[in-house]
Amino acid sequence: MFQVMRMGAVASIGATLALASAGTAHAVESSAAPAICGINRVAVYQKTNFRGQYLCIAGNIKKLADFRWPNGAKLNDSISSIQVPSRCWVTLYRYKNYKGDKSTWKRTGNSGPLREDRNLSNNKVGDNRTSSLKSGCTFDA
Ligand SMILES: [Ca+2]
Repeated sequence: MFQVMRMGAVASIGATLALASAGTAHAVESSAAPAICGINRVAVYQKTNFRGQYLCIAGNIKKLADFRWPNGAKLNDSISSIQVPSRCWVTLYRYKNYKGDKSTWKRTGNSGPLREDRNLSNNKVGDNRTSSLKSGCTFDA
């Protein structure tokens, strides 16, 4: 089971940046990127540094080759950075059907910055190599 959705990005980016700049003089260097997909979706990006096309994902996708970025570009072997909100996790796999080298990011607790990785090239799964993924979030009832 999976969902791939694109959410209203502009409003949430503006709101988060306003909060960051009011909070600390070092907001630009130290703060996490905004939670573009909200509190219960993992964001995957086409380019490093959270740029290019993005998708908000909940659940598993066993074959990314069956999907595309919103602009129609191929999604398979095309993920370069990710963001994981609080209490969520994601595992990226090199091959379809959850096989091959993998990397996992997990954020426990409900405070603090996003768990994020702006460049997958130094991770086991690698840059532009993801072909399947699993993700989830856990929340108190
Ligand atoms: Ca990395």
